[in-house]
Amino acid sequence: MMKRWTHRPEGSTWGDFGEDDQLGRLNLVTPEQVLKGIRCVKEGKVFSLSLPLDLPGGSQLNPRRHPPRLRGTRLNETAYMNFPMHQNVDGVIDVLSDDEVYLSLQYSTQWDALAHVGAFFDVYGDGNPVKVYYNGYRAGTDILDEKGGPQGKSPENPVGAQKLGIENLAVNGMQGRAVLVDLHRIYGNERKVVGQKELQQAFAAQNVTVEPGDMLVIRTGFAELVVEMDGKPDIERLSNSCAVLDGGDPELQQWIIDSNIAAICADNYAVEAYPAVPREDNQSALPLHHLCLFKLGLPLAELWYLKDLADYLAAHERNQFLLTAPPLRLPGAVGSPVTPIATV
Ligand code: UVW
Repeated sequence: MMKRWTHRPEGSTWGDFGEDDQLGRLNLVTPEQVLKGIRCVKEGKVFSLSLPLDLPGGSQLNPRRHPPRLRGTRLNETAYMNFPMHQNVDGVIDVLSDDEVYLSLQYSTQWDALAHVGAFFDVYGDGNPVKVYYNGYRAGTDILDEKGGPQGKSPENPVGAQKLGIENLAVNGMQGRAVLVDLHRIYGNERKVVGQKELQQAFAAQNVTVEPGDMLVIRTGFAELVVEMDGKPDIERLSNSCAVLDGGDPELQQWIIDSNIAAICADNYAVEAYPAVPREDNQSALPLHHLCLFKLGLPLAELWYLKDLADYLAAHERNQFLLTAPPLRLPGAVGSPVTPIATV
């Protein structure tokens, strides 16, 4: 069989974890790394890092994504909400509610799967860029779109990631040591584009040490503003508030490559400034997504709610904790809601 690629993107990990690897940097979350996370548990106190999944509210933050719509499951046009079971079984007293949801998978607190962002890349060095994702998996063959036909995960699901889907993260478990840096404690709600210099300053000010295999968690305060807005997001204000990473900063990119972190989880929209800070040589609209998802196989997470955890960690002069954050095991999905749990 023909190899998916003979040329890999500069600075990428393609092939480093195996020709057919679908986990990327998550390979660095070894059993020892999970034990390191468990050793961070001192009190057994638990924090949920999820927003209510109907926030931010509306579709202004991303017009393609919509809040969840719940309804009762249907049988012959009957909605099974408060359904009296005696209609089906004589004499019984039970009342049944059973629902379904229409959900944009990346609407609220979420993980991006590695199939979320790919790029046109010249995988054979023959001058013909093709649409590929991490480790050279192909659009159209491995990641199916609406034109993909009925060969998807099931006849009901012709669209989707046959490779690099979110189920890979679910099976992995997404559990290990995480390290929180609190940019909100430094910048408050000020809009601040944070590059490598500012990130390292924050690490130094907060005694943050990041080791290979750690998941880096970044609080900016954005999700707290979302909560304050109570389902009616003021996009103008959100776009001009809180810290955000300068995803195209070459020094920040080099640090992400060298540090061997396994994931980046933030409480904001997109982790990085979007639109990106303009740079002459920048070929990507989402340079951090390009580096992390496409080149390194490093999952990104967005819109996590970090206030309570961050306050606790600051009060206890700590920044490490056990993170447990499996997404839905939904075959073929390229993103997923998640209810991340921090244990301290
Ligand atoms: C953007 O759409 C900008 O980011 P994401 O898809 O990761 O939320």
